[in-house]
This record gives sequence, structure tokens and C-alpha cells, in this order.
Amino acid sequence: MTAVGTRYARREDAPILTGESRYIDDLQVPGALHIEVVRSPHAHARVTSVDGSAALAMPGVVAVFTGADLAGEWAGPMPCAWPVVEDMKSPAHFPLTPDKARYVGDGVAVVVAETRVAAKDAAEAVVVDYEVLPAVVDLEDSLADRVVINEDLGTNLAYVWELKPDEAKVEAAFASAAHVVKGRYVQQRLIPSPMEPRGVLVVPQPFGGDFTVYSATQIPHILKVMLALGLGISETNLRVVAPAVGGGFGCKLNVYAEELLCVALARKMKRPVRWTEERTENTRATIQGRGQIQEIELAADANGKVTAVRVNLVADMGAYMQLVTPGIPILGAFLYSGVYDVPAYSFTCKSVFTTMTPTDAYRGAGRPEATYAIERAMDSLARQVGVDPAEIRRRNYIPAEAFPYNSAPGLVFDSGNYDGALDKALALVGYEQLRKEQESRRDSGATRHLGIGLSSYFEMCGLAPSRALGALKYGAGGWEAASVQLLPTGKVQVTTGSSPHGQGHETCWSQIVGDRLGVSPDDVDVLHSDTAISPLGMDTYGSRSLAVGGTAVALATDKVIDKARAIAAHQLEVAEDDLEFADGVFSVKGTPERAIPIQGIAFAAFQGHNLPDGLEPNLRAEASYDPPNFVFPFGTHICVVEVDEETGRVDLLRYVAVDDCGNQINPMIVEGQVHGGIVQGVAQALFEEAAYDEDGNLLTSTLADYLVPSAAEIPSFDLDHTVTPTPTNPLGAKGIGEAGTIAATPAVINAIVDALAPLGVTDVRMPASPLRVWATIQEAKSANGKGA
Ligand code: MCN
Repeated sequence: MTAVGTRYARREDAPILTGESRYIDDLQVPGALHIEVVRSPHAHARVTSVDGSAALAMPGVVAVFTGADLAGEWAGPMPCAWPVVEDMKSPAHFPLTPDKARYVGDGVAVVVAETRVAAKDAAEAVVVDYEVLPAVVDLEDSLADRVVINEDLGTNLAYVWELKPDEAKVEAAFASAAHVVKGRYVQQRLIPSPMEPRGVLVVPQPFGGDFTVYSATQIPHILKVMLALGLGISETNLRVVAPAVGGGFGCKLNVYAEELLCVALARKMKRPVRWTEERTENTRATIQGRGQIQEIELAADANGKVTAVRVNLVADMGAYMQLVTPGIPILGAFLYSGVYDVPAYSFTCKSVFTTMTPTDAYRGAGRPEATYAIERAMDSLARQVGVDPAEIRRRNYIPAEAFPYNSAPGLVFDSGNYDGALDKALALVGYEQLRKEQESRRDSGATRHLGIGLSSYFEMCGLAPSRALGALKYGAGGWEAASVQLLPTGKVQVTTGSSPHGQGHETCWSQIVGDRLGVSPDDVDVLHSDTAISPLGMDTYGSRSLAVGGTAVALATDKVIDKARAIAAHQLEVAEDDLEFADGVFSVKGTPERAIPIQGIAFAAFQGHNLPDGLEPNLRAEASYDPPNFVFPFGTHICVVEVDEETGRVDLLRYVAVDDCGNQINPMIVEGQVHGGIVQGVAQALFEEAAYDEDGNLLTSTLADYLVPSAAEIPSFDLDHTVTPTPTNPLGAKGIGEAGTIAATPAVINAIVDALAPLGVTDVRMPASPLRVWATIQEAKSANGKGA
């Protein structure tokens, strides 16, 4: 029996569920100093003086440093690895600002103390004088440069990025269109909210100059390089370990001020230094997601066949460029034509600075935004043409036989069968029956309206071919590395460069390796997230781990098998071609009794007594894999809602998802990823928003104000899948880690708009809270003369 494709129980869960997992705060290191960052209470303010004397006099306080005090610690500003255009503007960003605060939460000083409590108390005693300046919280206001945040840059416009393969074609399509649809959508800012906020612990070895950095990060390998560059420490003196991370959702794909501060202070004070983020601190000091104003226009012929898509974005960078801030809108830039066969395409993104927490990757990163815009616009087109939303999609899908498909934006889409996923989703939800029910409710004059929302999504994941990243000016490659070793006793040890934070890589990688080697996955140990154990890697983001990291694991396993075959042939005194390998046993073709199990070969390779001439002992191999293309998972999600016209309340009645991530390694893990993803997508549609007042204060800085949904708000999902393998990698597998989030948001909002369309509602701002839905209904009623 093969393990791949089966619902193998996640080996990761027992330690998490029993509390055995060790998070940063659980790591006990004697003599560690604690730091507390003094953060600006103003969104935009010049720091005129910092007085730490009162704080320094408090019990347990060891030091207080300002940005100016630590200026000599940094080899340069904090890293931004993705300067998307040559002339991108970016303010110098340091772990503590030396001149002015650019958002509420910007670090101004740091207190170092013997205990956490002492550090916190003393931080309140640091006296900072500010010259308060006007905040900039509105993207269009920022574009107008009424207040220029960074005087040296002269403008708030960070960059303009265009993808305009053939403007003449786009213009011709709009000029001759029978239908033109325009949509303007706001992607509100979101707060990622992992179960565990961030944390850092740095342990120096004063004599060797070594630092072990424990961080709740998704990217130990990238962090190591960035710490080396940012602090002028040799990479050979740095070891980065990501222990239990407690979820990341993209926000731990970053290099943060506190990581640099802890290493710099451990170096300066020659003692371990630690910091644990609080939840409220997390809402400001950790990056936020989304933050865009989107304008999308579709041109279509009389049948509703789309002939061109034109997109204009304004994207909110926040106060600074974090690690990949500028690249987030660009990750969606190629996807605004969606799963549709669109011949002409035009995309422009203007990115601006504001005086709010920096934005960066949040589950989906650019791709949920793209899917939202096109899927909302497709529903508008359906209404304008007068056809069902399912029908408008069918008329426009890229046909299954067109793959690999050269898209107008310039990417080659690997494989797809969009009709197949739609058919399954429609059948699963009972679409025709639902439409009849909707009709009869409408006829009866009921004020609880039924709405059915479709979202046919795809995404570009498996980040990424290094050359493609280079062409997009990303600072690193997209390969992944792995090693596989059969230990003398026949057990298997795998190292992987992907660094999981909840996805179940240990389980899935053991299934892949176990099947290939013909051993039980339980005999396969998977090591990760420690640069001393797995030195090569590009970590976990962009649903890349299976398609890229899993492939590297498979390739390393195949190299081990090749080596084992050579040893088996030598020992059985036959040619390698005369051997068969099945169920972990090499046997001579035709005489199966002449056989050696791979475990026996492992021991022979360890002994080295009788190996072929020139063959290195030990059964170990490494592989680095750079994918030739992205992978493009897809599917259709359908959400059924009931909207109460009188209160604006939205109830989710049904949620059906049909996803296609190619071959599945572990269907249970895939379903889990889809579940979590859908909840995050629904959360954006209905509940979550990082709301700021006009002075740049975050109004939603606790989980009482920032509404992360619980199981109580979410219905049970009906999931199904189709399987369209990708030709991109030998596993035939596409990513699934972000798919649910990408698909869900437009499905929910399309459902609400579908419910309220007879009242004249064409859009609802997210999150669609009862008040907002109610107000939208009132506006629509007064606009079409029905009265409030
Ligand atoms: N998988 C599979 N078969 C497939 C595709 C995936 O069995 N065809 C399995 C993989 O083996 C892996 C999991 O599903 O165990 C997700 O794989 P993949 O799609 O490759 O995504 P990554 O592992 O690279 O995860 C990253 C993705 C991202 S970008 C975010 S953000 C995210 C997410 O995954 N954050 C998460 N899922 C999360 N899940 C948890 N619990 N916590 C987070 O913070």
C-alpha cells in the first residue's frame, strides 16, 4: 500500500495538543536579559528628545538605548529584498527610528532589564518628546502628497509598476465592447493574528563570537542571511532556529526590528537577550496584510465573452518597506484576468506610503486581491449581460484543452479543468434548486434574502522559478533543498529547507520518502527549521513547500535509490539494469529470491566493506530543486447566505468548495488547509478590519475589537476536489496552503450582493458587518426611489 494519497495522521499534532511543543517563551536560558521597545504613540512625529534617566534608575534596569545610541550596530538599514523597480523610493528603516516616528508602534527606544516586568515598567518611564505631524491614513490622500511623510523622498509615491503587454489591443477591445463593467473595490487592511505572536531569544557564545537566534519565524534561512548582512556578523557565527512557531500566515515571513535588536544587544551586553510580543503589540508591531484600492474594468462582447481586462491599483505600503512589502501587489499582477481566456490585459499599480504599520505578506499575498477583483467584476458582468453567474464563467473559462496556456499577462498556466470544478461545485450545492428557492423567496416578498455567491479562482504558487524571481527584481532565488539519508539501522533521516509553522511537512515528507524507499513513513524522521541541521533552504511561504521543497525531497530520495541500486548490483553480482526495486527490496529480474532490502544496503554502505570501486560510503544524497514554472491550483467555491434586509445581518448557510491542487499527498492535510484558508477568507469578507482613525491610531488593537471569527460563526464546509496534475514537477502536485483564503472572500461578498441585487445593491464594503450591510441597503433603496 502506498502512503501518498492517504489520510495519514499528522505526527505534528500530539506535541501541539498536549502542550509539549516549545515556543520561544518556553525556552529557559539562565541570565537572559529582557527587552521592551518604547513605541511611538503618534502616527507621524519628529522625535525631539528621549530621556531614559528615570527608567534607568528603576530596579532591574540594565540599559536604555535610543535609535541614535544604536546607530553604530547596524551595517545598513533594515532589509527590503524586493525593490520592484529601479527607482523605487524607500525611507531608511532602522530597528529604532533615529529621527521620526512614521506609525503608531514605531520603535523609538529600547529598555534592557533583568526581568520582563522590570523592562515593561521602565519603558513607561522613558520620556520622549515629540513634535506631532499630520498623519496620512487615506491612500488617495497620500497620493496627493498633501503631507509628504519622508521629506528626503519628496513624495509619498513609492513606485509605479506596469504590466502592459499591448495597450493598443486593450484600447481597441474597450472601444468595440458591447459591455463595459467597472468595479472599484477596497481591500481593507488585515491583522494576521497567528495563535502565538512573535518572540526572539538570542544566546551568544562570548568566546567564539557565535549567536544562536531562536525566533518565531517562517524563514530561518533567509533570516540568517539578513542578520549577517544587517549586523556585519559572519554567517558562520550565526545559527537560526525556529522552534514551535504557533502559526504565521505570512506575517512571520519577515525580518523584524526586534530580531535585529536582540542580536545587537546580545552582542553588546554579552548576555542572552529575549523578547516576547504581546497580542496588542502584535497588532501594531507586526506587519498587516492587504490594503489596496482596486479599479477593474472588463470589456466584453454581446455574449459576455471578455475581451480585455484593465486594472489600476493603489497599494498601501504603510510606513516602511519590510522584507517583501513592495512585491505583494506584484504577486497578483499577473492574475487579474483570472481563470478566463482574456486576450488583452493592462495592469498598473501605484504604491504609496502612509503613516500606518507596514504591510507585507498575508496568506495569499496579492492573489486574494486579484481574485476578489475579477470575481466581483465577473458577477457584475453577468448581471449586465443578463445571464447566470455560473454561465458567464463557463463562457469565459480557459478551456481544459488549451493548457499549457499562454496568458495575456505573460505567464504560462500549467494545467486546469475549470469546468470540471464548477460542475462538481454546482452539483454539490444543488445550484438549480437553490436558484428556485431564491426566486420563490423573492416572489413571496420575504425580507430575509437568499444569496448564492460563486468564486472560480486560481493562483500562482510554488514560488518560484529563480529566473522568474530575478526578472521581477526579487533579491533571492526560489529553489529548495533537501537531504535524505538511510541510517545504518535502516531508519531514514530527511532534512528539508522548508520551515513549517503548522502545515504538516513532517507528515507529508515522510509519506513521500516512505513510498519511494518502500519503507513505512513512521521510519522516516524529518528535520527542519534549524540552520545548523538543515543549512540550505528558502523556507515557507507562497504555498511553495510541497511543489518545490517536497520535490527536492523526492529528488534526493531518488538519488539515494540510485546509489543503493549500484551497491545492490555489486553485491548481487548483476548489472544495475537487471535489478528491480519494489516495496523497498532490490531483486534480480526473473530470480526474485536473489534480493536485498534497502535497509541491508544501508548497513553495507555504513560498513563500507564491500562497495563498488569509487563509490562513497553511506547512503545519503542531497538535492536542490529550482522549479521550471509556478504551479496554478484552482477551483470553484460557492457560498450561500441569508441576508436580513431589516438588520443587515448575514448568516452563512452553506459553503461548498471544490479545489484542485493536482495530486494530493495527504488529503486530510489538504482539507485542513482548505478549512483554515476558507475561514480566513470569510473573515476578510465579514469580520476583520484593521481600522484606523484619521490620526493614525489603530482602533482595533485587541481581539475584542478585531473580530477573528470562531467556529461558532462558520458553518461546516462541504468539500470536494478534482485532480489535474501539474506537469511542472514530478509529484504532479500544486500548492493548497492559500487556496481557501484566495477563493472565499469574493464567494461571500458575491453571495451578499446576489441576495440584495433586487434592492439595487451592487457592492458592499468589506467587512460586511450588519451595520454596513444595512446602510448599503438604505443607500440603494433611496437611490432607486424605494425609500429607506
Ligand atoms: N499538500 C498535500 N498535497 C498537495 C498540496 C499540499 O498534501 N497537493 C500538503 C503539503 O504537504 C503541506 C500542506 O498541504 O503539508 C501545505 O502545503 P503547500 O500548499 O505546499 O503550502 P506550504 O506548506 O508552503 O505552506 C504555506 C502556506 C502559506 S503561504 C500560509 S500563509 C499558511 C499556510 O500555508 N500559513 C499557515 N497554511 C498554514 N497553516 C497553518 N496551520 N498555519 C499557518 O500559519
